[in-house]
Amino acid sequence: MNFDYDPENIFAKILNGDIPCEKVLESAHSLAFRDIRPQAPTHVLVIPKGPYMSADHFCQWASEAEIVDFMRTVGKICEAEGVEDGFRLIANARDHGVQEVPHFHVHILAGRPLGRMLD
Ligand code: DGP
Repeated sequence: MNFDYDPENIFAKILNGDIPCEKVLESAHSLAFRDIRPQAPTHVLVIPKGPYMSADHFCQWASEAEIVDFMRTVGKICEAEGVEDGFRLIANARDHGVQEVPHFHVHILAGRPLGRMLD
C-alpha cells in the first residue's frame, strides 16, 4: 500500500512537528488544524496520522479504528465550530482533483454561503 507516499510532504512535516500549525483537535489517529489560506470563516483540515495519500487509499487501507477516529474528529469539529447553517466537506485527490498536498485530508468549510459546486 502507499508505496508512493512522500514522507517529506507538508502535512507529514506538520505531523512530526517540523512545521507549526494552528491545531484544532488531536486524537489517537487524526489531527485537525486551520488551513493556512482560509476560504471561509471556518476552514479546518482533518488528516489521518497514517501515511495515506488520498481518500481512496485511506478508505481502502486504513483500519476501522483509524476510519472511525477520523470521522468522529470531523463530527467533533463540526459541533465545536457551529455549522448549523450548513457546511461543506471536500477531499481533493491527485491531478484531476487538484490536490496540492499529497497526504489525505478533508477540508471542513463553513461560516458563509458556499455557492453551488456541482451543476
Ligand atoms: P488541497 O491539497 O488542494 O486539497 O489543499 C491543500 C490545502 O492545504 C490548501 O487549502 C492550503 C493548505 N496548506 C498548504 N500548506 C499548508 C501549511 O503549511 N499549513 C496549513 N495549515 N495549511 C496548508
